Amino acid sequence: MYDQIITIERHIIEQQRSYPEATGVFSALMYDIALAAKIIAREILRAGLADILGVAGKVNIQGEPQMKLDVFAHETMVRMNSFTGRLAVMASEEEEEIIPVSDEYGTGKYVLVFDPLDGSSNIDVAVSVGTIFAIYRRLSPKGPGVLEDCLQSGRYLVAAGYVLYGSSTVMVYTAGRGVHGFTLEPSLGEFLLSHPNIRIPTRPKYYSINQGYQEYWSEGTRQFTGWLQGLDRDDPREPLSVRYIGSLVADFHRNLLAGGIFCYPADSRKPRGKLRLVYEANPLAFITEQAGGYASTGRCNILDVQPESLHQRTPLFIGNRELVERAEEFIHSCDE
Ligand code: AHM
Ligand code: MG
Repeated sequence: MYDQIITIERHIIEQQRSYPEATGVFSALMYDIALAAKIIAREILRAGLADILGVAGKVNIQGEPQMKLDVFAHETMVRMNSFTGRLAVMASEEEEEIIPVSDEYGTGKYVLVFDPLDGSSNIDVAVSVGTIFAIYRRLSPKGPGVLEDCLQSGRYLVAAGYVLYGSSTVMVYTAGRGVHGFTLEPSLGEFLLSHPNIRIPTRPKYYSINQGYQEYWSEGTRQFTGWLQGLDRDDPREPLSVRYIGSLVADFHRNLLAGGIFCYPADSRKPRGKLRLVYEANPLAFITEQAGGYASTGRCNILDVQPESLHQRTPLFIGNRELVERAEEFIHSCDE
């Protein structure tokens, strides 16, 4: 029975074997991220207890006062990856500028970008949140990494993944050879392979969009959503169910496993959308493509967009390919 149990470490090592030139640095980096995720997961579980147990007034393991969870998640990712010698530079949604790594142990060839705790406003109401991460190879030749290392288009991603802190803690990643999901076994403290080779189901079930903002949408988004609801008289279809948690990782994960589309369009209040290209859209786009789906700005493939700044926003349509392509068609014909 136990030979059926595949820990994330074993899985990463086995994947590494299929790359004869691999040095093990990438595998170690993935394991560093998994460890950071476990630390963040543990803290999130106790989040609702902070007031009644007085956790907020306590000091943490480093002897510092407890911080807000998104700051804690950010600090954890930075701390777990600063001194490994595996990275050239990092960037986080929680920090304005790039994050240099200590060169005490030398700098490495990889670049790590992440959203440490996406949807953190949901924590107060005990709703799922997530961490999103992506790994590139550095462009700069050596020494401390530079901004340009972090501003690569999604086409150059080496790996991407997310951790969903939900009813269970799940880590999903791709290194360009399929998408694999692991569930945290809390008593062992190990991520165990639970979702090998995830493929987005061909028959979609859900669409996810903040319908409350309808009055700000473009005509293309409006008509596309009507089509998803089966309201297009010229092209009727079975309506999809709507699901919207308002926590990107949770919405994305559900649609990846069940089939469907998640949309955060540009609208009259947010002409560039809300979500971040570098920390949110690109990693999830890479995962989607690896799972047989597609991600678009509504006009072009997310992975082809050259980021111009770290915190750049983008509209996002992501999920089953035929749905996302349909969104592009509506936007193209109605919004030009
Ligand atoms: P955040 O990075 O400030 O946490 O915001 C991102 C979140 C996503 O998780 C979610 O998809 C989106 O914001 C929801 O936004 P809205 O409330 O406008 O629908
Ligand atoms: Mg975010």
